[in-house]
Amino acid sequence: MKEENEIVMQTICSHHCGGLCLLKVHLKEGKIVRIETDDGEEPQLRACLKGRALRQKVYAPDRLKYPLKRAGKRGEGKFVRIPWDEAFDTIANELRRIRDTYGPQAILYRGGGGNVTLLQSGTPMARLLSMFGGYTTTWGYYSWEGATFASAATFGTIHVENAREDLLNSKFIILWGCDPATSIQGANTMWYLIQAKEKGVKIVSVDPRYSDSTAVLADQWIPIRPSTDTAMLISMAYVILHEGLQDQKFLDRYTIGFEKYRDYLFGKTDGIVKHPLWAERITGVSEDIIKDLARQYAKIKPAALIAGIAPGRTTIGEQYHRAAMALAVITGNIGIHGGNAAGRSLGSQFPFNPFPFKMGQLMNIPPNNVEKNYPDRKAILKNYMQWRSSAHIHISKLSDAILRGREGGYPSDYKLFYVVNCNPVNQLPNTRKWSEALKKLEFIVVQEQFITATARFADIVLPTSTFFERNDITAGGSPPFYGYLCKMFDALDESKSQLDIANELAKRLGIKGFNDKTDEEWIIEFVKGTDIPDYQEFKRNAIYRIKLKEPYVPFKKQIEDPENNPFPTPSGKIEIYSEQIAKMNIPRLPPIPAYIEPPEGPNDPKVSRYPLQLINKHIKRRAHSQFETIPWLRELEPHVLEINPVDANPRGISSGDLVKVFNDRGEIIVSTRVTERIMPGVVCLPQGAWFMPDGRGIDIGGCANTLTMDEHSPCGAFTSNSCLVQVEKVEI
Ligand SMILES: Nc1nc2c(c(=O)[nH]1)N[C@H]1C(S)=C(S)[C@@H](COP(=O)(O)OP(=O)(O)OC[C@H]3O[C@@H](n4cnc5c(=O)[nH]c(N)nc54)[C@H](O)[C@@H]3O)O[C@H]1N2
Ligand SMILES: Nc1nc2c(c(=O)[nH]1)N[C@H]1C(S)=C(S)[C@@H](COP(=O)(O)OP(=O)(O)OC[C@H]3O[C@@H](n4cnc5c(=O)[nH]c(N)nc54)[C@H](O)[C@@H]3O)O[C@H]1N2
Ligand SMILES: [Mo]
Repeated sequence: MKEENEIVMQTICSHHCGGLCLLKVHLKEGKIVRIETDDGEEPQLRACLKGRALRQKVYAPDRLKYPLKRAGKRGEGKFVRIPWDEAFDTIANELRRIRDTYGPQAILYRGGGGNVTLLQSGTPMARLLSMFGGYTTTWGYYSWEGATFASAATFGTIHVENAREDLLNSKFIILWGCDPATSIQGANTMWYLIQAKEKGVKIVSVDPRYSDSTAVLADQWIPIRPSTDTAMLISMAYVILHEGLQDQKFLDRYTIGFEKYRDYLFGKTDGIVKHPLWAERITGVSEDIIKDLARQYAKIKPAALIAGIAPGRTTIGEQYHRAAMALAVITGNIGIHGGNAAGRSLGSQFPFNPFPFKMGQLMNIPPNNVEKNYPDRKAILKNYMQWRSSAHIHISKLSDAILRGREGGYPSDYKLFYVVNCNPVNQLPNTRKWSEALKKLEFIVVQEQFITATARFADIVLPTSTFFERNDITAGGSPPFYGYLCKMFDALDESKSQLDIANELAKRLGIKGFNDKTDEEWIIEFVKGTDIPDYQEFKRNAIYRIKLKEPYVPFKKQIEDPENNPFPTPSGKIEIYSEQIAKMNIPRLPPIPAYIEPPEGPNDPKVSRYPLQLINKHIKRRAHSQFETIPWLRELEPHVLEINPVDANPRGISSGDLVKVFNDRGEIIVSTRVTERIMPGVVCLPQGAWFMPDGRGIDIGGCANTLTMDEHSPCGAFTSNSCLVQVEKVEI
């Protein structure tokens, strides 16, 4: 419904929340007055409450209005307003000074995913810094590096997931560490799951929490100790083989290394039979439940094991994913409708999907000279060559690299940090270390919309526009579509787009040939290279859907005609045993899926001091640290620590009490909810709350990363869900 004097324009919400939804924006005299969403063709891309509350974000009183220069000590958050010219001149001079004094590798750049688009993201600055001589950047997806590595090792590709609508072809669905009702992964994942449930498909949820998805969808909830999922999956494989329920023809025809895995399961390699009783002691899931789930998964076909990515963000994350894939392989649920390879799951956002996108030309990033000067990293798999150079620093080690540089074994000393479109102090582990590290740098620039935990440390903060104030393009995978984010009004106050900022800096740095197009001209160029028939119509609708003949199923060709279609692995088969991994010779990274005691899991000796396992899930009202200060969304749900009565009662904790949550890395104070929706021994604090140290260094904002470790798993997985803590009531 449109009121008088209103116009309605469409766009795609580009926050990094797994969605990419259609917005119908009501504008009156160039101002947003209301936001509605998709009510058209199915499957709709319906915005969540965050998308609909965007008006409060765009016009937020704390949104940055003009460039700022640091006025107090680093991290103190005191700034004064400066003109753009002064900001640009200062940044250009510092970039030049650091490059000429220390070399380009001393410039650290992180262009993140706060805004998930192809043009006005980290791209313009990455191009600029490459043309300026190069820079150091990071490796490792925080979301799913474990899943990515395991998928590439096992199947030779990271595109291993059946399309979402194919869930309707499944007869049995396991949601393993996966809560799409809350942690959105494709706008319509829940829509398909609900339809599957209505059809009578049995759904089981394996999760330490009785999540909203579990409540709505599951016939059975299996609580499991975080970080131990690998043991249960391995034991399910044992049950299936022990009872002869495996798809032996499938194994013989399409896989290598099965015998080695069988030997491991039956204790021939390490003397331990992977019987469900062994797994029960590790996981807390009873022998009977493990056997029952294994039998059902092996017998009901086709079955989709949706191996969520949260259990992969643990200290043995890749083993969980390798073990899940092995289970899907043993039961022959690969390359068929209704099955699922249990690999990198529910990844809907471009470019993390295999759909037939044709790419037009966009501003490209030339090769980075700094990378060329270093040998390859050790953990590089065929067909997965991303972040190949050893010049890259793992995201979890970034603060450590800044602090210790060459002396700490890193490739360089780092002097300047340029941050675009992300909030590393808040979103990367061990915030206390970040606070120390950033004080050491010579110069920090942050391009932001708000004074985040990271922006507080900046020497210069540049105000950035939102996607309503510039033109941009994106693409999503569920269903596959291109999205147009058109400019609806001029950038508010003095904010500028990513492209405009980079253009101005390029001029001052004398970089020739940096850019000759406006944002819209780039999009026109892009659209020319795609199948989109009508540019103006695309711009008006904000969406162009790619039609597929049937739901996408990876590996169909390989299964139907293996002679002519080998898997893209070195052996041409599914690799349960991976020679590539064996050759890497990395400690705690075995060539078959195996259970290894996870650091900061339930059996770590540290439990004597820190007896509770902390997990940090994603939350409805935020996209990571974004939307935290929006009043409508704060009303939606409080930021609390969930704790079971079994753990709360002896500590004298009731719902609503303030507690301190701590370990050697830090301490937070937060409110609690005592609930049986989380299993005993586990507490959950949603990630993304704003780090707010008080005078004593205690984080009263309740940021999960004040507690998490700045380490990664052997292959490079983020470890935020392996974190031991103690909880005590705060007496006031
Ligand atoms: N609303 C909202 N949605 C989002 C995001 C957001 O910020 N807000 N972020 C998006 C992004 S970038 C990402 S990467 C995804 C993340 O998506 P996920 O990783 O799937 O989301 P989480 O909420 O972290 O965790 C999902 C479930 O896993 C459970 N879990 C945690 N640890 C373990 C474990 O060790 N074992 C088992 N079995 N279960 C475990 C949690 O209890 C939770 O119910 O979400 C996307 N969607
Ligand atoms: N403990 C713990 N930590 C986690 C996770 C976890 O589960 N537990 N999850 C991890 C995951 S999966 C992810 S993906 C990361 C996300 O990590 P980040 O990408 O760092 O998270 P955001 O909070 O979205 O930060 C994006 C920032 O970009 C800003 N921004 C938005 N739009 C624009 C724009 O157009 N231009 C510019 N210049 N800035 C913009 C926003 O204001 C925001 O401050 O967090 C990770 N951190
Ligand atoms: Mo993520």
